[in-house]
Amino acid sequence: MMPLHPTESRALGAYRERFGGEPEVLASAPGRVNLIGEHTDYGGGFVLPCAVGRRVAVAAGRGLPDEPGVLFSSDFGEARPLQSEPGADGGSSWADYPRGVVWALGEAGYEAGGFRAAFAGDVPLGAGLSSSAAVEAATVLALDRLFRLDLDRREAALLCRRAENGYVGVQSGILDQFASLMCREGEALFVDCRTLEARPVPLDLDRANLSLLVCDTNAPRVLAETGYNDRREVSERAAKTLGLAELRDASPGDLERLGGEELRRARHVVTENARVLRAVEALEGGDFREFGGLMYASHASMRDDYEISTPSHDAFVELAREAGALGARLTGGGFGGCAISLVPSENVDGLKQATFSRFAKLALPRPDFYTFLPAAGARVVPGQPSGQAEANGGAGR
Ligand code: GAF
Repeated sequence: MMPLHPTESRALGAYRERFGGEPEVLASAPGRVNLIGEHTDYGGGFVLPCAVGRRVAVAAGRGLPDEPGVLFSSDFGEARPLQSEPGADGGSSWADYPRGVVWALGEAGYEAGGFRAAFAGDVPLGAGLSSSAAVEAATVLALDRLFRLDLDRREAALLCRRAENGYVGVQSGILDQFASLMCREGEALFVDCRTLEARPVPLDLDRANLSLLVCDTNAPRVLAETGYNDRREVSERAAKTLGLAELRDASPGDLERLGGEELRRARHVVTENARVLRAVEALEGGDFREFGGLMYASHASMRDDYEISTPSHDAFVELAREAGALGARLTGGGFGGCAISLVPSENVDGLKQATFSRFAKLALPRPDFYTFLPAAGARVVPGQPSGQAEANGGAGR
């Protein structure tokens, strides 16, 4: 059997302990960082994420006939019923994500029966590394295998987004779920969020002696949901003002027809889409310096035009520049969460130390750091009783 990720081992152990038997399927899915292309997905634009080495795993089996479904989290040490209304656990709950996937499958006409599932994860929660998309992606793969639904990965990603939008109630785009399901080890993934066409982009950081340093700012994410929805609304309104279905189709010249907030939001989206295209070219040509410059420009655009960065993000980006990073920027939805930097490996420790001391001086929350290499996307673990697929081979195809 191939080596298990620590979260897969824990999910397996938790299933055995909780339900007293072997699961029929073991699946897992990663968190992600978005390298560039922020708040472009819901306007049909471009994104460039890669998966990270932190995952959420689920071990699942069909259980006994007529037994109500059970969801167990080994991280929280709690069991939740599968059948429940959103928010029934009192506020938002991890269990709403797998429930949402079951709901979305039902809405799309797929029949998933009752099941028992044990979850284990190590994606930092609430950091903007897409722990919720990882739960959804692992769940949809497990259910695909368990109930032989024969989903392809794009369909699976769309179902996960439907779970998030229609059940959990967050109006996110397709970026996170798509990245979790489709990314591959050692590569970034260029995604056209309108057509869902995607192609791998080389990201051999080791060879370039570069590290992807992720700074979880631990800035409070108080405005995360309302701020996100507001940005989405204004950018959709800007598209409407221009007579376009999606901002993806706006040209720089179109911006002259906008003013105020609509102009600022649309300018970010239009320039960000262009930056993603240039970033892909840069990486394909092995030009990390050009790529890094685009990251800095992306951050400035998010800070000044989209207005989603915090003092912690801005301080980290400036410190990264001082430490010789090729690029740095906020990643994810903003209003808190993580920033990333592409930094020569020998400068990583210096940048961390400089950040700790500057943040302390500025009375900003103490950050956490991770270094990631582009990791594998979601998988059903081969060798489990019903898991014959390889990584990225299928939710079916
Ligand atoms: C969040 C959302 F979930 C994504 O869909 C995307 O819009 C991102 O913010 C910003 O790029 O992660």
